[in-house]
Amino acid sequence: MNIQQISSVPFSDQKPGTSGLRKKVKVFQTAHYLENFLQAIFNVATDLKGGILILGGDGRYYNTEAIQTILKMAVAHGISHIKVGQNGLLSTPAVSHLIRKYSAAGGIILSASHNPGGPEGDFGIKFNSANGGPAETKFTDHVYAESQHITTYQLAEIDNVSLQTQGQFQLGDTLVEIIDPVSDYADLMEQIFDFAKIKALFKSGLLSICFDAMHAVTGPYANEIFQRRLNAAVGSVINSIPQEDFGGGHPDPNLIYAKELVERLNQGKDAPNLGAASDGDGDRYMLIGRNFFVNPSDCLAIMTANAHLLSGYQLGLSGVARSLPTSRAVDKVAETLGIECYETPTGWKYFGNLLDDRRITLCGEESFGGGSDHIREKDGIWAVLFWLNLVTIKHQSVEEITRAHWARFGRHYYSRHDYEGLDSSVAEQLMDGLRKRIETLKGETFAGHTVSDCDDFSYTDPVDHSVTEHQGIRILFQDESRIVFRLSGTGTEGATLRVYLERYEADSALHDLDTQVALADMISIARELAELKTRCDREQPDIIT
Ligand code: G16
Repeated sequence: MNIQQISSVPFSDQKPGTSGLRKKVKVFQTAHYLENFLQAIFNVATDLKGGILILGGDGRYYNTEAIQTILKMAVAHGISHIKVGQNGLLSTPAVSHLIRKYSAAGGIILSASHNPGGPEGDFGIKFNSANGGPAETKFTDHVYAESQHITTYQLAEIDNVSLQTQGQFQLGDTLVEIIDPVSDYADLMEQIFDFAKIKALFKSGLLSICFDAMHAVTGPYANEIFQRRLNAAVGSVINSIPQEDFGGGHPDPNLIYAKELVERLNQGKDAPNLGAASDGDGDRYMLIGRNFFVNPSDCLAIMTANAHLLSGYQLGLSGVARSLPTSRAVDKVAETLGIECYETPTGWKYFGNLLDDRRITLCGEESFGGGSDHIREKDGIWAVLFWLNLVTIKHQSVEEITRAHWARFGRHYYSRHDYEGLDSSVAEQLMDGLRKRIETLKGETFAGHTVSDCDDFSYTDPVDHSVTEHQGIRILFQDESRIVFRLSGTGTEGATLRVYLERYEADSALHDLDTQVALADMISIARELAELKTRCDREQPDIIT
């Protein structure tokens, strides 16, 4: 088999962000752009040679073209066995599981997560390591450094292969296997959760679900797990056929983009009693009850408080972790349970060492992410099954479970305000302006709230002692309110400022306020501190979640 050496020149913009390299499809279609980045990965991930590679994506536009290129380059780099999802599909959690199950050297996931798809949309590449988790920063930094020195890349001279039929064939010294994307993952879920109990409740008619796959990768997984293995009613999974442009929608599971789901759950007593949606690549999730939204930070806290009731977690939790901007609802639970609660930078990769070292069992993020030690990625369908299992044990609705939790631990009113499409230098100046105030803010009082502490979050990994700095400005108030500012690491255009607002309320008589009303003080303090009006000329955020 002939291996071509193709000349190229480096691209200066191949630095991975919070979760892999994300760019417009058109950027990835630039001649040599994709190949250069892949060559940088193969140069750094030397264990791939002679090893197993898991390969798949969320089915967005350019997925199959990219897979053909990766296959040619992987063959050229001596990968011994490549497992590819049928039709090029694999969810991010499924890739994480397959890496671990088959002791693969790594996995390549093609996805820009919740970002829109189609020819004008976004595309992305993530590399997951042998533990099944997103590559650590030192790896992605190394890949970026390599990408700046690429002068040639290697490509095996082979024809495109069919991804449509399961089976295996040899390409030179490489065994290529087209696998069922769903079965291994569905089997894992069946080992963790009490499928018999959930199935019985679906059968009784007391439990019903609407799962919105948002025309993205989770459709086939949800059909198999909810409808086929758990016998949920036909039609329980909507928008279940993966499409290259996600049906023209935005595969971001929140109240704004999962509109059809929200409408179905708001139909009164005939509505399903549990609603959920997942994102492009199946790692994020949103959970709702009838006319009732549970924010992802509360989800993590509720899971932590109740995990011991589920057979899969009956031994209890070794500890929990949340990212910095995630609300501190879970901290209250951890304190009561007497377990450690770690605060990490944004990005699932920071949970990897804690999970591998068995310091934590559950972890989650405000950005609609939740997961456990069963894999090394956040996992949307796992989270929905956790809730279904909990509902079958408690015989309570989503709303009742959440309200009982607030009554016991207090409520953390929480919201994220996003200011999108900012000029990058203006956004950096805004963050610098906040950084300059860190030293003097402590002790200052705003609208009756006194600042107890303020810093630019820095994290020292307790396992490998690596230090990650400048992860967000954290302003803590004496009354347990909090504001966090940080810039998004997943966008593809300009900068997005994220402002995370939180207020703690112990009194259950005050647990029914509108979230934005409850946070009104924090919202205006944040606007004042960041000088949003003068610096960015923005009156209101673009997105409120
Ligand atoms: C990615 C990471 C998440 C992280 C999120 C934050 O999510 O995997 O761990 O919380 O980005 O995004 P940002 O930097 O924009 O706030 P995903 O689902 O996009 O891969």
